Amino acid sequence: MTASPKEAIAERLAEARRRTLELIEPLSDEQLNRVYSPILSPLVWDLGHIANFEELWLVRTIGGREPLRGDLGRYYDAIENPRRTRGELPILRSGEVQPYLEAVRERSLEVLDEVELDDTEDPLLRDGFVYELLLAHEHQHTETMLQLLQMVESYEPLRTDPRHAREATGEGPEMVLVEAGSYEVGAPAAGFAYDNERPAQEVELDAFWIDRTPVANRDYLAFVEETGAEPPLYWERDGGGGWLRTAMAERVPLDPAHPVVHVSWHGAAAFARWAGKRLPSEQEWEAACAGASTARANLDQLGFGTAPAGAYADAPAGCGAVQMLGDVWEWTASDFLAYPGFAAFPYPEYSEVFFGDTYKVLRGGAWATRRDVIRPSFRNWDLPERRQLFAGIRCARDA
Ligand code: AVJ
Ligand code: FE
Repeated sequence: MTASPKEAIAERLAEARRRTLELIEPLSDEQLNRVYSPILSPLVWDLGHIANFEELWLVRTIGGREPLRGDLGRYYDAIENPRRTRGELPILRSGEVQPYLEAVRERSLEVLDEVELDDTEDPLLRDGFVYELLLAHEHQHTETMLQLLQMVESYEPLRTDPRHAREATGEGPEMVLVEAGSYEVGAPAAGFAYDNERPAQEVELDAFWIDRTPVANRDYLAFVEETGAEPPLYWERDGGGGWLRTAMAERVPLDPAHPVVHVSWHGAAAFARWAGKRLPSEQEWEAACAGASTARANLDQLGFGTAPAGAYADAPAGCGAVQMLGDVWEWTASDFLAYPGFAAFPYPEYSEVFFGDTYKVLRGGAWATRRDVIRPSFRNWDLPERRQLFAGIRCARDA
């Protein structure tokens, strides 16, 4: 028996929720409520925000229902409430937020039962757009939650996925060539994508070289030791000339073979200069990524870490680069700008309010990114000084 489209949506919503709850299952109420960092929300805020976003789109907008909790929604508005303020808000605490998640879900499934998904003129419903948006939103928040979990002492995941590559499988040149030419970048008009990926456009690129693998810890370490540059987040000297990785309060020797992660854009750009290279533009990055597969990549969270630089060599992009999708986000040289012909949809607060020269673009997703979120055209962004993202480096050079 094949599931109807609505049953398939309901199952995917349930799966997204199972993952969200699985990630927080090992935590105490105190850990869920606690503010760990001014640049990250307490986990209870993410949970309430996930529920409130679902209520806004699936229950109120699509279903025309009234909100369950009156005015509560204003505290879950990400634009109105910067992360550093979220610990102080009168939001639902652990124990209160879980019933709210469930009550909203019950109502959004009622609405799902009623809506017309076929033959509709409504762009929110056509091809199930609003449900794809909801899934992507919850998935993206689980990555943000994993950023916070890096700060939680002795966090023990319920379950890990042992299938993730642990070995670098192939040798290869340091850099691979991407030929000059005309490349299509961005998302096609059909199917789910965020507004900032559209419209797709042709770009003319000069030939360039791009690193075959993400930059490894050993290379970033040499740069830090030689220049005195700021180390990545969660690196600490061990007192004997070596370095430790301290995420989730582990104190383990830094693995030189793994991709460097938790670097800022400033660090990435300075490393590239030091290495005699530069960061790729986001258009170059996307052209190099063509042909890469999300199926064979370190994505979807349960590996709980990176694979060594050079792993997944059996699944390269067309140009020969490996690990362009998964493992670590890759900082690009590009500011987060609108593509020519951009139109905000379905709300300007997702992308449009962030356009300008303040934010830098990252590409490719990380081990902590759900598989369904990422595609070669997906654009992430953050401030250039930020290191809490699972962000690393892949350098380029003019050919
Ligand atoms: C695309 C990761 C920058 O976390 O601010 C979540 C994703 N937008 N809820 C963010 C997002 C609304 C967004 N980033
Ligand atoms: Fe959000």
